[in-house]
Amino acid sequence: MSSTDSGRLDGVEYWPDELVARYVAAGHWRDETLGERLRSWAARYGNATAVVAGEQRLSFAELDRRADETAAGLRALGIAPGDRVVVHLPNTAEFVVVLFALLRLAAVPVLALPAHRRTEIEHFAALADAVAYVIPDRHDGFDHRELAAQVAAAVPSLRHVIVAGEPGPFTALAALPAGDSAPLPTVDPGDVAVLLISGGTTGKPKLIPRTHRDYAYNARASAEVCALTADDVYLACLPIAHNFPLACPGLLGALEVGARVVMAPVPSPDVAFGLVERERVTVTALVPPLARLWVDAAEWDTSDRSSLRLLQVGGAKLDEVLARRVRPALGCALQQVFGMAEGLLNYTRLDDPEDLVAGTQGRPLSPDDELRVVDRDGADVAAGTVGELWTRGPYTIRGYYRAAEHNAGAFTPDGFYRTGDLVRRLPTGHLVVEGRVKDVINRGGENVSASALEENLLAHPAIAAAAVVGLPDENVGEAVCAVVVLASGAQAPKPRQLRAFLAERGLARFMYPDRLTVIDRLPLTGVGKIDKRALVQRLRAGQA
Ligand code: OOB
Repeated sequence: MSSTDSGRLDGVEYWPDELVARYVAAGHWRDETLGERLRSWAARYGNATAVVAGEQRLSFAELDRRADETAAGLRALGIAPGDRVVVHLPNTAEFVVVLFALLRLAAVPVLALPAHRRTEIEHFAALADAVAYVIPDRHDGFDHRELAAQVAAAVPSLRHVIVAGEPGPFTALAALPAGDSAPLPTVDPGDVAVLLISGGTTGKPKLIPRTHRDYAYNARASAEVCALTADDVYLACLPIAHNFPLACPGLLGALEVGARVVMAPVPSPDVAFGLVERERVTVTALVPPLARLWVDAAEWDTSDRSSLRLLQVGGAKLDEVLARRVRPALGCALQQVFGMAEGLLNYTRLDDPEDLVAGTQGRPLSPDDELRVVDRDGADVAAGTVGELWTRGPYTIRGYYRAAEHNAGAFTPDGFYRTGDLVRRLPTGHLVVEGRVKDVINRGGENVSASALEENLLAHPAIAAAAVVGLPDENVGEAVCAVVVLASGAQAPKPRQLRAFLAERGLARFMYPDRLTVIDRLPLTGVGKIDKRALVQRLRAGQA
């Protein structure tokens, strides 16, 4: 048994009582669970369309009913309150049904990204002692049943593999036992609702426990900041298991206000633009590399995108030049989102002046988000100076799941999460992200900020994408390696020309790359951010 009698999971740091009282009193935390939210949406929005996926269209009422049926079926299989279940589904209607079924059962979904493979899935399943694993039959040319067989053999706690589609040797989601109509368990709003995956590109991914009331607040307040209404149509382009399209405001925020969610099977403009036109999409969310593809494609694509009103971009720093191209190219407003699965969300506001929208990563969502910008010793830096961002608040976790040792370093004794992000805070409260603490390359004693060099490289007309990493070097300790993707038809700048270009931009000599590698495409993480860890591995193996 790993869940306690009260429904509280072991290995979770909950908020202290005085903060619980404060967040409840402020109205952020309500007496609501995500499973019950679907009940009230169904009562309120009934036959309106909630989810569109391929040819499937589910109304709020149908979604509510299917969540109940699936919950009963999963319970009949033996899945009980507090059990962890790894959900590894792409952007489909089944994802939504399974998510709400588990939430209603008080079982805890571990939300893996479609791109995750054996190493990650085994790690999540073993760490969480998962009892079940939910997969598609095939996705993106990959047979998930083969992966599931390997995972099931390696993780003794796994009792069930449940397949959306052809089940092979496993249980079909469409053929769960009928179950009974016994009442569903009572769920406490302070219990863990989902385990998200941390986005960090160093070390093994962590599991992030988000409770019903903090996650409901996250989605509701985000929907408000985006002024979402029942007239909106949200396109889920990014993998729906990721916090951004799931709850910022994403799926949960859209459903909260009665808006419709359209699932994109892939985020590329050739598919997504068709969905925008067909479904009259009004809002979507992208990571910067995808935003660049969309903006470029909009130059020649003739589909009707006039319904789009808001493009959210986040997950990594958005280049200011690209930010300023969004409205002219796509005809919609831009919103920058600097968020993290651990909690804190910063948004540029819909009525912010153009310069803040293009040049900052937004300001905190909640009046009760507490932010500190600190130096290496944990002392607050002077206003406007770059430092590490620490945060605490009504939807920021107090610790990773089952990670006491790691938590001791990742959180302060008074509960601030050390984000590892370097930021500068403007008088308006808006943050400018200046890189990661660990993304500073020590070149012969000089600190080279990878993101600062990347920004300057991107300003070069021949360079479409850039990533700067440090590699061990006998002479300077860590050499500065710039890996770039050329703009279409462009020639790689000669090292001498590039140095002259950087000098012209006023960059210090020690910031010049020691090595410039041209590559066809940069490796990406499961959600589509540049994957520096994979890049370093490739460079070290001499493959890039
Ligand atoms: C989002 O969440 P994660 O957990 O995948 O990654 C969080 C990290 C942040 O700590 C930061 O290093 C980076 O991704 N990041 C940004 C950024 N947004 C996230 N860095 C610069 N500029 C931005 N706008 O990535 C995430 C979660 C919810 C909403 C949006 C993004």
